[in-house]
Amino acid sequence: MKSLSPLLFSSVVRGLAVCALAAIVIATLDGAAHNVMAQAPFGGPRPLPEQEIGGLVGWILTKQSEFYREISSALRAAKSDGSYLQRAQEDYAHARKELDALAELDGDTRLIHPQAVTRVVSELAAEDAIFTCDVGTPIAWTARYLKVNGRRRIVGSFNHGSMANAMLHAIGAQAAFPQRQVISFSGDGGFSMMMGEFITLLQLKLPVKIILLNNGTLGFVELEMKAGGFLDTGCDLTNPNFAAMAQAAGIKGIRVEKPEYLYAAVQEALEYDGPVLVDVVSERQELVMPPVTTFDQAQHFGVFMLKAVLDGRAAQLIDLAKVNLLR
Ligand SMILES: Cc1ncc(C[n+]2csc(CCOP(=O)(O)OP(=O)(O)O)c2C)c(N)n1
Ligand SMILES: [Mg+2]
Repeated sequence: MKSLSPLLFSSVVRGLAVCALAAIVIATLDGAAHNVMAQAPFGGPRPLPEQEIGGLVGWILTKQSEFYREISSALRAAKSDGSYLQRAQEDYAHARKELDALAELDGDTRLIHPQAVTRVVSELAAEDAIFTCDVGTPIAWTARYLKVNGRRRIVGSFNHGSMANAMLHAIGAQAAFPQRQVISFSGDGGFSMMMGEFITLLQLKLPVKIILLNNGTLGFVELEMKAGGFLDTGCDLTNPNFAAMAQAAGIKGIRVEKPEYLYAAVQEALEYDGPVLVDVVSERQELVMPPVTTFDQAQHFGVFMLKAVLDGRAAQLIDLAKVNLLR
């Protein structure tokens, strides 16, 4: 470890130098050669000949690969005594314990926490199931509670961040892998947005299982507003009974309003030979806590709470405490 810091430092300095050069080349290629060359002491503006650009690019690529080689051998040396791995495993075990405690089926408060929904599905799903998750809070629950094993797959719109993806991904996954169990974790906002495609499951006979986290809100955006110190506005969803709607369309629908029915409902859905929609009425006030809470976030959340009280929404704060603290 001792020799790591100077090595890292020199590698980083070299990396920065390489990046600076890369920027010059990109600027040159981008037609900014004029500006670059105008500042050179040895000659006026002249476009770089192609061979020079090629040589420069080659040199940069060589330097870059040297840089990565050095950095990766330094990191390997740092990890070889096992202390890094051990620290990471301890951190994970600690986080896992806290997360699992939030995913209990809540017999006392009678609330359906989305964490518990995801955990139950994970327990009952096939070992090689394909899961899809909507952008919104379903991403957080699936990332935290689906157990992966090298054979399961999770498909989402993670970098793109486009809402309403889960059912559509599930349609594609099921069409591509007809023998595998495909489970969509849909938000009520996301599902409603692309609801027309629901009938595709029937038309193409795709046995996708939709677990609909029906929290009555565009939850993730509601949370963002609160974390920014704003009163949540325009997020409410006036939902139908989605299970009844599925039934009307000729697709099996199961509605879950109490925690004690969750396990049996998921089991029934996964065993059913055909598409199913499980409409789970889950907690609206569930907070997706980031791994580390910053002072700014806490301060803004305090401002939101103050505004909520002034706006006559104290009941919402009581719900928030019940859902997130009294467990
Ligand atoms: C096409 C599109 N529109 C809007 C957004 C912004 N957005 C991200 S998450 C979200 C709310 C998702 O609501 P829902 O599907 O009900 O999931 P929840 O967060 O409530 O679990 C919105 C509006 C987006 N990412 N993509
Ligand atoms: Mg929602």
